[in-house]
Amino acid sequence: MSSGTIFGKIIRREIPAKIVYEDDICLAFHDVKPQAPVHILVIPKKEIRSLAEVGSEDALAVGHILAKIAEIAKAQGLERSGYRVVTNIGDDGGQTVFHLHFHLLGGRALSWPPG
Ligand code: DGP
Repeated sequence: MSSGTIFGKIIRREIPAKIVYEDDICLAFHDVKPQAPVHILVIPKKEIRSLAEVGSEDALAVGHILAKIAEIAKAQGLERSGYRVVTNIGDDGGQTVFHLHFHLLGGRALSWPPG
């Protein structure tokens, strides 16, 4: 089941997105407000608010998503240069859309620590 968030609407094709990968478990699409030359969001189709709500029953899906992120990064030409995978949780984490998502960021050197 997909959520009542904007990402649920993208899963259900109620609003458009530049989709780069999809299977039964996850969907990957370009972030509408990119913070790097490559900024792709990878989300589970299952409604999960954030990583804080991932249960052991979701372990296979989350592992699958992480493996797909690595594949997508390779397809985007980021394998040699490196990249970052981030998931924001709650207010202090900077989460604005409450459907679990992983940011795949690359194409430039990213600073650390984050702001
Ligand atoms: P976060 O702050 O971690 O919850 O990240 C939410 C991201 O979602 C943010 O980088 C902007 C992106 N975003 C918000 N609305 C849309 C949308 O309608 N389409 C797309 N493609 N991305 C969106």
